[in-house]
Amino acid sequence: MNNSLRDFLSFVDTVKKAAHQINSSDDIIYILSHIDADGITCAGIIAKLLYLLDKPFILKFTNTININFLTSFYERADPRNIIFCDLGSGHLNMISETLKKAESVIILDHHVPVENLDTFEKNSPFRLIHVNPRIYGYNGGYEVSSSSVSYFIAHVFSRKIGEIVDLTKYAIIGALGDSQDVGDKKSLIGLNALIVNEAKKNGVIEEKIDLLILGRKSKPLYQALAETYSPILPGITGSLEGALKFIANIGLSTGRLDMENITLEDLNENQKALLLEKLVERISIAFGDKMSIEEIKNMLIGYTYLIKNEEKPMLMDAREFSTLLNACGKLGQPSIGAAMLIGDKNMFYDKVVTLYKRYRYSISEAVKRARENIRSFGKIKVIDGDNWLEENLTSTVASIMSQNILDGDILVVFSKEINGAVKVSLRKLRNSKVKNILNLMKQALLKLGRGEGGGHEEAAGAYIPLEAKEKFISILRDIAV
Ligand SMILES: [Mn+2]
Repeated sequence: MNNSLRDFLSFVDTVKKAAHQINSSDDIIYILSHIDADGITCAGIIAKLLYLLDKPFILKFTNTININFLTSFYERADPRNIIFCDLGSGHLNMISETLKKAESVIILDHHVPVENLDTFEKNSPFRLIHVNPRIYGYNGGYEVSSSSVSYFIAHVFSRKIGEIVDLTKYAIIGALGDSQDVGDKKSLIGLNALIVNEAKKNGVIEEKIDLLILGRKSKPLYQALAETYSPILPGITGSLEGALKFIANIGLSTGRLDMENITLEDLNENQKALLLEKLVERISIAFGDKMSIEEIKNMLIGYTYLIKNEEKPMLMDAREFSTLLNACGKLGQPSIGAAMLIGDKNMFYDKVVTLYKRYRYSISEAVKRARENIRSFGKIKVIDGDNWLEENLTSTVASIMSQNILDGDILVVFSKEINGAVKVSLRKLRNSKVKNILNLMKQALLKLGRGEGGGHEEAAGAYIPLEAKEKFISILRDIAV
């Protein structure tokens, strides 16, 4: 079953089985979904599909699956048909133990599945349809997101229902939310690329190589630059004042003094080229000894996925769209994001933008403090958010900072205390020699004898006791590279 060749036809076979199961049910379908942008879009696509098929459904979000959550869900809802979105593959044992009376369970996921899948499928107390491209040889880390998996299901009905092809944009937003844009010039690859092609062919998405600054039409250029963290722009990121000066200095504002009204979208190709050149210059003065001009350019330009026929300024760029959904999840309001995908967009857009602004503010404050608090322990860089870093911001701060620390192997970020424990996020740094950060973290937790967590090759996170922080770092120092 686990062959290393990509077996597209068998994958499509399973997709069709899931589509058939959905189509043949008239009972309420429960959708249980993860809260990040990929989870929200995965659930949004399925919910929209069920709506178009006239099937009743209930949508519920959760950050993680555990036995308590599943048991209480089971007891309260007594569900017959359940679809898991962006979770479930790693918890098949728990799912089959708790949802005993269910008739059908469909899992749409791209995380690493449990071992001995065949046994689960054979002994399952319900009809189990497990749609995970990893089973068919795809790399779930960067070739396909859960939102893409759910689009494949919807696609089965696309000849009958014309509106379905429009859902390709949600699949793309989810894949970008999971940072799967790892192809040449930040393009999507693998099964995600098939969906991009379908979206382009049908005029849903326009793909073009451009500056990767978020907020191309939704905010003034100076603000968009000040809010750019990937990469951090020296003297500009985090400083509206610095961004204004930069634009004035490079001569972009001549003739149009109203900085509030110039957006990235307003610049012509020459002005964009000038902006790129000056940004590269600015970064290379600060980091030129560690990055080539080519590398710096590749951080600033790449494929952008523009959603056509979209007039809401923050929804036009698929990357920006995904940051909105991500903010909803981080602030515990994923259903508001989902409602914008499924229901009346005009009704929910403003609420989503409000959440995004709140989240953005918290992140920029946290990054500011993080930049002042980097400590080095050999190849390990530590940011201890002791009494200032909220648990729900820790992983985002770690991801942002990991792209901007140029020496060392591993970044470790601690949150502030939560009930005697701290959240710890680990990231591989840009030029790291570490291969698999998850394995490294697991080894460290084993040696520590406490704490638990998860993740993948590039990023991992766990909860450890507050008093174990120092010990954790020293263990990491011993076992890393
Ligand atoms: Mn995902």
